[in-house]
Amino acid sequence: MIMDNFDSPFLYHRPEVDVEGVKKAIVYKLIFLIGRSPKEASQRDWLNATLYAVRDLVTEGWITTARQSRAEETRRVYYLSMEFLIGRTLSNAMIAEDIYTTTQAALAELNVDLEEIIEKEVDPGLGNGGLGRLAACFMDSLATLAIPAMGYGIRYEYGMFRQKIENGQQVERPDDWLEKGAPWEFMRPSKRFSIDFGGHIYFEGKKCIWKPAEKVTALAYDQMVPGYKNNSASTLRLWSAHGGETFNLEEFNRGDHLAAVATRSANQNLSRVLYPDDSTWNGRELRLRQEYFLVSASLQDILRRHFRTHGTLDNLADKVAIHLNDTHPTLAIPELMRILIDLHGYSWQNAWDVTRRIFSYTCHTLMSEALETWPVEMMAKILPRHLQMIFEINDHFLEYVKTYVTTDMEFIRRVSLIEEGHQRKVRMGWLSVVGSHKVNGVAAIHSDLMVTSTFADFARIYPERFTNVTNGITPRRWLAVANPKLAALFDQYIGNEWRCDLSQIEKLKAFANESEFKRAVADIKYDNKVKLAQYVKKTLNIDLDPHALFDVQVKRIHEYKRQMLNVLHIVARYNEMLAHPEKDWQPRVFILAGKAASAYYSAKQTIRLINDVANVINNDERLKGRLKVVFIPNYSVSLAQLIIPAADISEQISLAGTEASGTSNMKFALNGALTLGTLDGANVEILENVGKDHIFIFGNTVEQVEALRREGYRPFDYYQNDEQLREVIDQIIRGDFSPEEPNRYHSLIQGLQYHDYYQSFADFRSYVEAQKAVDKKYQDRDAWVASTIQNMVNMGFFSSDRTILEYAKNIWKVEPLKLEH
Ligand code: 26Q
Repeated sequence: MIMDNFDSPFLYHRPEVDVEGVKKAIVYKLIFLIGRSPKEASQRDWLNATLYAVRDLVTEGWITTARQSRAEETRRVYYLSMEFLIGRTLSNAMIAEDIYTTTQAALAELNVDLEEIIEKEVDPGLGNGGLGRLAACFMDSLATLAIPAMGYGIRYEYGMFRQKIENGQQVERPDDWLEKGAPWEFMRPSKRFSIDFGGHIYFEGKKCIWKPAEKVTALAYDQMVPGYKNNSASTLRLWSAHGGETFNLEEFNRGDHLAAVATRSANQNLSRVLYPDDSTWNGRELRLRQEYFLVSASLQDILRRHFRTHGTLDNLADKVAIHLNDTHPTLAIPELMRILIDLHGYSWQNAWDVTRRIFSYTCHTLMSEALETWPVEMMAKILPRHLQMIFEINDHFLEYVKTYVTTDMEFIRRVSLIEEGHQRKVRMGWLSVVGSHKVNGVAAIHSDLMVTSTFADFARIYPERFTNVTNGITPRRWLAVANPKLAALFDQYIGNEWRCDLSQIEKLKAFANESEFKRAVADIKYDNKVKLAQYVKKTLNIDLDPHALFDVQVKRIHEYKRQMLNVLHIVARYNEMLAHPEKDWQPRVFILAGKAASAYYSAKQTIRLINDVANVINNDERLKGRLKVVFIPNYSVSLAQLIIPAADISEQISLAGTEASGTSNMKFALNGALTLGTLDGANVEILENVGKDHIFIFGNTVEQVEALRREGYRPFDYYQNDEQLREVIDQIIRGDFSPEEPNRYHSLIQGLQYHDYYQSFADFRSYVEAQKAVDKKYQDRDAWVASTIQNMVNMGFFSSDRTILEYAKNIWKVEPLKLEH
C-alpha cells in the first residue's frame, strides 16, 4: 500500500471510491476548502469541490510516480513549449480515474447534475491552435505510457482572446481564465528562479562575463496530467513572472527608486498574455523576453534536479533529453552552452557535444513567413551573451561546412545562422537544426518537403538528422471524453483496451457490416448532431435540422487554410439551389468556426463575409431550410469536443504543401466524419489508412501547385473561364451580401482575382465536383454509414500514443517506467 511511503500518512486519507465515499469527499472539500455549506453552494462551488475531490485521487499516483522515477534515476524527457492547450480537466480526469459514473451518482444524490457543472469549468486557452493542442495530447500520452517526462510552459494570465461576433465581425475580449480560481494547479512557492535580461558582456581573458541589468522571478505552478487508469500522472510546470523581487538593478543602484519600480510592472507583464499569432511571425521584443523566460527558468529547474539526483553535470546527456516544440524555445541551445561554459567551466567543444546530444526539434511549418528570426540588434539588447554565443556557434558551424561540405559562398550565405541585409537577423530554425541531434516534421509529406525545400541545404550537411514523426491525437479526450456514447458502443463490442491501444479499434472491422452496429453508429451521430443543434439554437438562435448533412470547417482562420474556398462553394450552391428549387437538394448545414489573429485583416474580413453570407442564406425562405450557414464564435478545445463528434464532413482544404499536418482531420475521422480534403499534411496518410472509397480527395497536388507557380499562375483566367465561379465573385464584389456597404469585400476579392496566392480559384472546380460526390454518397445512407465506420476503425495509427512511442524510441531514447503499483 502506497500510504506507507508518505511522509505524513496521518494527513492523508484516501476516500473510498464508491458513491458514498466520493460523496463524502466532495462535501468535505465543499465545507473545508471552499467554505460553503451544501445548502448555500452554487454550481461553481460544487464544480470546484468535485475538482478538488477528483484531484486528490490523481495526486496519489502522481507523487508515487515522481518518487519512483527519482529513485530509479531514469533518463527523462523535457518538452519545452510556449503553448499547452489542455482543455477542461474534470471529465478527462474522471475518465482516467474510472470514476465518471460513480461521481455522477454521488452528485445526483446531492441534487447536482454532473453534466451541468462540467460545462461551468473554464477552458484555459494557453495556446493558439494545433501546436499547443498537440503538446497537450503529448502530455496525455506521456502520462498514460508512464514515460518519465515533464512539460514546461508559461502560465499566461490571459490566454488566447475570447472571440465575440458583433455585427458579423470578430471582436476580441481578454480571456481572464484565472478570475474564478484554478483549482487544478499547485503553486510551488519554493520553486522560483531568477531570470536575467539586458546589460552588457565583457571578457576576462577567454572567459565571458555577463552583467545583466534586469532580473525577473519565475515562479512554478504545477498541473497534473493523469495517465489513463494507470494510477500515474505527469507534470506540466508553467512559469509565472513574479513582480515581487523584481527591479532594475542599474536604476536601483543609481538610487532611482521610482524608475526601478516602474520597470517592475513591465517585467511582471512577461507572463501576462499569449501572443495570438500562429502562422505569421511577429517579432515583438516582449515575445523574445517570454521565450527566454521559459527557457531560462526551465533549464535552471532541469539542471538543479539533475544535480540533486546525480551530483554532477557530467552525465547530463545520458539522463536528459530536451525537446523543442518549434523554434519558440530554441534559446535553450545557447542558454545551455552558456551555463556549461560560463558557469561550470566546460570547454567549448565539450559543451557543444553535450548540447547537441540533448536537444531535438520539431518543425511545424514550411511557410517562410512563419519562420522565426530575431533582429541582431534586439537580441544584443536583451540577451547579449546569447547573441555572442550564437555567433560562436555560427563560426564553428560555418567552419565545419567549409571543411566538409562546400566552399560555395552562396551556399554558406544561405545556411549562416545570421541573415545578412540592412537589418541582420538570427535565424532560429537554422540554429535549432544545428544544435539538435534530430529534427522532425509532423507528417510524411511535410517531412519530405522539409528536406527538399526549407531545410534542403541542411539535409545536405546533416542527412541523418532529419526524420518524420506523424502527429497523433489522444483517444481519451477525442473519443472517450468527447463522444461518450460512441466510446461506450466500442467498449460493448471490443472491450475498452482501445482506450490505451488504439490499434485495437481494428477489431471493430468484424462488425462493420452488421446492421445493428451500423444502426447504433448512425444513431449516435444523430444524437451528437441534435446536441450541437441545441447549442446553436441556444447561443445563436438558429434552427438546424439534425437530418441535414453537417459540413464542418473549424480551425484558425488563415488564407492558406482556404476558408474562402469553402465560402465560394457555399455561394455557388446557393445560386444553383435558387436556379433549380424543384431539385431534390440534399439539405446541408455549413458550420465554420475559428479565430483570426488580431492584426490579420483579410482573415477578419473572411469571418465577416461568412457571417454576411450566413445572414442572407439563413433568411432566404426560397431554400425551405435546406441550406444553412453557421459561424460558431469562440472556437476552443471545449467547443471542438462538441462540434467534431457531430460532423458528417470534415473540411481539410488547405492548398497542397501548406498545412504541415493538421490534427483535427484525425479527430474528425476517428469520430466518423468523412474527410473532404486536398493531398496535404496528414490527409495523405488518412487516405492511405482509410482507402480511397471512404474519403473525398480533390485539388492540385504539391507538384501541380509548384508547376502553376513556376509557369505563372493567373487566377483571373479561372475567373473568366468558369461561369459559376465568375457569378459568385461578381455577387460578392457587387455587394449582394453587404448591400449596406457594397465595397466591403473589394480588396478581399481582388486579392483573389489578381494574386490568389493559395490558388483557391485553381481548385474551385474540382472542389465543387467533390462536393457533388459528397451529396450523392449521403443519399445512400447505408453506404455513408459504412464509410463512416471504415474511417473510425482505420484510425489506429493516429493515436498520440503511437507518436510518443516513436519519439521515445527513435529520438529521446527514453523508456516507460514499470509502475510498481
Ligand atoms: C511565433 C513567434 C511570435 C509569435 C507567435 C509565434 C507562433 C505561435 C504559434 C508561431 C506559430 C504558432 C503555431 C503554429 C501551429 O499551430 N502549427 C500547426 O501545428 C500543428 C501541430 O503539428 C500542425 O498540425 C499544423 O499543420 C500546423 O499549422
